[in-house]
Amino acid sequence: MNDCIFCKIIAGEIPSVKIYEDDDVYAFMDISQTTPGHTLLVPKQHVADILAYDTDLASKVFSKLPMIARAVKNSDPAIKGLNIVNNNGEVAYQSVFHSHIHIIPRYSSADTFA
Ligand code: DGP
Repeated sequence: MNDCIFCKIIAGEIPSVKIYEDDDVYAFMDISQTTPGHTLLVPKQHVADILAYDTDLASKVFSKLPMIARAVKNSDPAIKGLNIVNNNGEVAYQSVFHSHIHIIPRYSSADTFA
């Protein structure tokens, strides 16, 4: 996908702060940090949203989610919990149409939620 910003990040054409990479997924810091450590997990395969996943892709992506979530959580003892968020479609506030899962650290229940 030539015009996809996340495909360009995966290809290294746009810089990112990489958290994890394997043959199937790429995880990196969200440019717009809802809280410090806000991470995105994306499949390397370009798919617009979760509705386009088949079972194989779902397994590739979601099997990595607990490991990456644990790494984010363990990166700072001040992180007390995480929100895992996935937006599908413009009306659901999806703005980048390469499927991605937000991993958002929570430091206190007083954190503002964006
Ligand atoms: P969503 O609204 O769910 O589609 O989230 C898209 C996220 O992608 C948003 O939190 C900001 C992030 N984002 C957009 N462009 C870039 C970029 O160039 N680099 C990084 N690291 N994140 C980006």
